[in-house]
Amino acid sequence: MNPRTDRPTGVIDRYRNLLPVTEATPVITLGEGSTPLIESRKLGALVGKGCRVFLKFEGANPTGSFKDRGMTLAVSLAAQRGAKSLICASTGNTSASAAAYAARASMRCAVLLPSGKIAAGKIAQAFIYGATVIAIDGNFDTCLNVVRELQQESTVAVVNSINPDRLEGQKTAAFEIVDELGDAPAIHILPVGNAGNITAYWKGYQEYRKLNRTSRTPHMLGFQAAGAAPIFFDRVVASPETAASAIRIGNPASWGLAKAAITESGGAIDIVTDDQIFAAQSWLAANEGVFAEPASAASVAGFIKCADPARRSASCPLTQLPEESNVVLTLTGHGLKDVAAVLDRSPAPLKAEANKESVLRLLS
Ligand code: AN7
Repeated sequence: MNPRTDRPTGVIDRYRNLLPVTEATPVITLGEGSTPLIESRKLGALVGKGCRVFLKFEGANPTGSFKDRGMTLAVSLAAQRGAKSLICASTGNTSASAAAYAARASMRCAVLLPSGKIAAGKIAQAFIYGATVIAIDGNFDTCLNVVRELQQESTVAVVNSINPDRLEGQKTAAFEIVDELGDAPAIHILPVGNAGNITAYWKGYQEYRKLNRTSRTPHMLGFQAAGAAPIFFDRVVASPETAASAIRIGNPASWGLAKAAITESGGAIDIVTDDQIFAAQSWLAANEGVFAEPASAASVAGFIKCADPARRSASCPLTQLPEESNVVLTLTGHGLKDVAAVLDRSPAPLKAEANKESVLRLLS
C-alpha cells in the first residue's frame, strides 16, 4: 500500500492472494492498475432499457496501456528466477511496457518490432526507457516467430503473452471491474489482436465466479480489425492490414484460448473497419473526453455496430441484453501513443491575428 493514500501500489499489491507470487518475489511495479471505470451515458442510450455502459480506461496505466498489468507480474517473476534480460516482439505497447519494467528492474531489454509499423509514441517509449530496438522486415507474426526461436536458445526471459505470467497479471482488470460494479457485467467488449487480453479477462472473471465474488460471468465480445481478423475468418491472415497498428496481427498466439473464452462465455467475435474505428475514436474523444488509441476504439466501434439491430449478427450477445444490464468496454491504450493517426485526418488550425476581433470573428 502507498503509505500516504492507502492506494495499492500496483496490481501485485492489490491482488497478491490471487496471483502466482510469494513473499520471495521481488515486486517490480510502477503503480499500474486501479484504472478509471468511466460511465458513458451516451453509449448507454444507444441500447436503452436502463442499461449502463462503462469504459475501462487502460490508457491510464503508467506506460499508457493495459500491458503494464501483465508486465509487472512477468518481470517480477523473471527477476525472481534470476533473469538479467528480457525480450519481446511487439506491435508497440508490449515493447513500451517491457522496456519500462526492465529499466525499473535494472534489466536489459530488447524489442523486435515490425519495421515502419509502430506508432511513434510507442517507439519513443522503447528508446527512452533504454531498450535495444530492433526493426524486423516483416509483420508482428514474423517478429514473434523469431522470439520463439530465441526462447529455445538462450536464457533471456520472453515477456510476450506466450509467457503465462503476463495473462495472470492482465486478469486483474476483470477483478477490478467486478470489485467496482459489485458484480460482473452482462457483456464485456474488447479489441482482439494477439488474443491474450480476452483470454486473461475470461480467466479473471471465471476465478471470481469460483470464489463467489460474482453471480455470473459475462459474454465475451471481441472485435478484430476487418483487415486483420484471423479468428473471425477462421484462417491465418498472411498480410494483415489495419491503421490500428496495435492489432495488426494475422496469427494470434492465444487463438485457441480466445476461441474457448468466446465459446464458453456465450460470446462472439466480430469485425470493424478502419473507418468505423476512426469514427469511434473521434466520437469518444469529442463526446466523452476520452482519448483512446485506434485499436482501443475498436471496442467502441464494435459496440456502436452491435447496438444497431440492423447491423449486428444474430449471434451477437447484445441481441439478448436483459434490462438494466451493465456492459463494459475496455479501452486498451492511450490516444497519445499515436498522434499521427489523429493529425492525418484533422484540419489545419484556424488562423487569427493576435487581437480580440480577429478571434471573435472565428467564433461567431
Ligand atoms: C492498444 O503490444 O500485441 O489481443 O505487441 O496494444 O491481448 O493482443 C498489442 C495488442 C489491443 C490487443 N489494444 O490485445 C503488442 C500487442 C492495444 C494493443 C491489443 C493490443 P491482445
